[in-house]
Amino acid sequence: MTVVKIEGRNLREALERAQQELGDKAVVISRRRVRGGVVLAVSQEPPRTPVALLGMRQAARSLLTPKTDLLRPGTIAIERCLKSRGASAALIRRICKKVEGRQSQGDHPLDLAGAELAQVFPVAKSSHERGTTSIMAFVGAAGAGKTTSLAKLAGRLVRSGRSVALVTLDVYRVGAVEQVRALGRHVACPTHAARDVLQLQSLLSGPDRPDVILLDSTGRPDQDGIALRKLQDALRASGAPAKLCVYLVAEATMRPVALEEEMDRLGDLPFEGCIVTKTDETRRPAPVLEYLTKKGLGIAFLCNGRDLEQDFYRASGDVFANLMLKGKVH
Ligand SMILES: Nc1nc2c(ncn2[C@@H]2O[C@H](COP(=O)(O)OP(=O)(O)OP(=O)(O)O)[C@@H](O)[C@H]2O)c(=O)[nH]1
Ligand SMILES: [Mg+2]
Repeated sequence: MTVVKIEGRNLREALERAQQELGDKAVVISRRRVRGGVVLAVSQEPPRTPVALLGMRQAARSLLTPKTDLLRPGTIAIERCLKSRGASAALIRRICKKVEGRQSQGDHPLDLAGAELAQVFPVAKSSHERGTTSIMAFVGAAGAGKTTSLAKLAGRLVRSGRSVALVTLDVYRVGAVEQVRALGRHVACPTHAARDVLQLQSLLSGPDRPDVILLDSTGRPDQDGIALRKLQDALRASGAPAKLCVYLVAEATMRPVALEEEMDRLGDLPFEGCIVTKTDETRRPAPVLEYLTKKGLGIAFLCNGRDLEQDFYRASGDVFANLMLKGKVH
């Protein structure tokens, strides 16, 4: 005996519909109030045996139990997990809604949440143009990890056969140039110190023009902003075959208000994306990731420690899903 679901704006309307659709002998096995009305589980005829009644009740229960109730356990775990990463209420709602909507397809809630998280955070696209030198300038707060990240990227590019030069504008602070030179040696990348950003132009002329210039800044946002705007203007004026791409280096441990201030002080720059560092130092990376996403900054790389070879990851949906659900990038 089949049990069917009948809906109405109120009980009277639902009963009338049940009678119209199933006839005078129809019996209501179960009913439930829902938002906007009532739903009935109705059988065409009364059950003939107690066993038939049990079967009908079971069918009614599965018909009338809202899907969200069945799915709650999965989303509760996800909600808790995202909260512990510092995710906003809006992000948690978005992920849980998506999981609830698709869980009936049989996928595990964590897989569904991971797939959705992979969509949430944008990945910065590489904008290297053949025949042009990409000047990748890293800016960010003092101690954010600019120099370390540049050395990691330099190593990766050198290993892939690209010609790279590591240039620092941080020439006055004691030990800054030595740090860049030591890191450059470690990753087999030539290094230069530039007192003025315009000295870079000498690297752009001649047959040994590198594919990529990695430009380290001083960690003083106002000055770095001015220097990079000067470089941008000079490149435009000279028509040099080079493109300036600025990347914001943001610690995963940072508060978004501090990042906001940082960006204000840097001013208008050709931002291409950002690097998120020190993901190993926090279990709450969501505020920074969400802030960068809100600002429309794609993430290019993530740094998960101090090791120059190991702790450097190209951003991807999987990396974001791992970070948000497992609290680590891999
Ligand atoms: N745990 C951890 N430490 C990091 C990471 N990246 C950099 N560091 C450390 O953070 C400290 C600062 O790194 P730097 O690369 O010198 O930072 P910076 O932004 O160049 O600093 P300034 O030049 O002073 O503005 C160093 O001790 C690095 O070893 C990371 O991903 N995880
Ligand atoms: Mg530095």
